[in-house]
Amino acid sequence: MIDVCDLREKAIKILDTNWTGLYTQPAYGLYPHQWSWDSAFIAMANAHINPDRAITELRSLFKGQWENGMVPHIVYHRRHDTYFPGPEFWRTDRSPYAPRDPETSGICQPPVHASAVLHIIRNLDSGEKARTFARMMYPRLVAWHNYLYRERDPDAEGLVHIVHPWESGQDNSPIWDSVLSGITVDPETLPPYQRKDTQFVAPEDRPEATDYDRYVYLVQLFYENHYDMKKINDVCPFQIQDVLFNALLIRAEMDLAEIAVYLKKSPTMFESRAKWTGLRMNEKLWDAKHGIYFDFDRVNQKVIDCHVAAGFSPLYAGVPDRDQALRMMDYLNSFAFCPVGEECYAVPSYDRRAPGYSPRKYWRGPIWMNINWILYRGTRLYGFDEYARWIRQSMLELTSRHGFYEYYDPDKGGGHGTPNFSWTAALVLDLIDEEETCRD
Ligand code: 9WN
Repeated sequence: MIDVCDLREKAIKILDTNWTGLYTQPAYGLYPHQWSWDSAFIAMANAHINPDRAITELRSLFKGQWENGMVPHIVYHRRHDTYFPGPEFWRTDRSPYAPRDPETSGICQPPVHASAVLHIIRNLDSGEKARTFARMMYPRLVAWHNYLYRERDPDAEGLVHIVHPWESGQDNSPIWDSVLSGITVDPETLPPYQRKDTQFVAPEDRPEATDYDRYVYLVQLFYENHYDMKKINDVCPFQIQDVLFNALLIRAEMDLAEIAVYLKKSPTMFESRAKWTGLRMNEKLWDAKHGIYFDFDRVNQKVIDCHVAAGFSPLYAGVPDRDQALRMMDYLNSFAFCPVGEECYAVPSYDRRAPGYSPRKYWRGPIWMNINWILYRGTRLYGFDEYARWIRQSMLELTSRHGFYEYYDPDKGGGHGTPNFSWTAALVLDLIDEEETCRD
């Protein structure tokens, strides 16, 4: 039996320890700065227990928002020498849009922020506080989503693209392999750099040196092109219409529409964009044969036939119809992704039968709590209640048995990567507070 209230206390303790006064570190040491989608997930949990902190978290993140609307993937409020790349590496002063204070990275991460803001508004007791917060965030969120549709969808297709694996939040996912392997990098021409991540966690679990060379190569390409997306869209070899990124955008557009209504503004633009992106996703990214959505490589004009758990994320955005959702469940609830009642633990990030599946290697197999939280919400939305209860229960069991790790082994269940990882604690806390009454 899980002591849910004890688990909740432990999750709160982690969020307290990682809180800096301005934002929550994803993890002490390994990830000391403010990360974009981490902050949104963390703010969702703080909405239940400490809404003022949730508001400060998002306000701090949006201090780093660029004038063109982009929300950067890292905001560097302070200097820390435990993480590469630091602020200087990005040379964002070459962009006319980047803020000088705080310093930031030059790329973005999935747009979960409108969803976090709506979550906070719903959880705030005082109507006045909620309205003030909504009024502050609304124009910022509009600018952020407009940036994505303007700069990341140059052919007005309704699907936005990412230009760096870090933008996906799933850094070394096998989705990127085919594209990255086509990028030849001469290490001699790269700016010198030194990784710091492998000082904190097992090097064999982290991305390879060749992955990092390509990450660095792309950053160099961006600053050499002054972060001008028009130029980058012409020259960048990595341009991918990613399923997870677009699914989260659709959900965020629907949530922004609700925020607009709450503020007595028109929701029409957000609603119609959400619908449009959903339609395009069904036309272009749906794979009826397997019952999953695939990413699309814009440069080589190719579907990326890679079976990752994020391929089921359109459930969270209400994109598939009933028949598609049933097809997806046949695949999701099978050996490949750990079916209900089998000897495995929650949904792995990659099909367990796929070549290169690894239960330990970062985004190439391990269980991540944010993906499971997204699939929990998605399957619940479609009324797959038994399945949704199973994911929820697995998330609680894994964390109560092993602690709040960055990711977990789907076959053996142990925790890996960094311990005391904030979004793991946050999303488990969100699940608990949505249902249980542990409050003192
Ligand atoms: C690069 C902070 C971030 C998460 C990403 C996760 C990892 C960074 C890294 O950590 O990425 O952004 O250095 O590995 O992949 O999803 O936001 O927790």
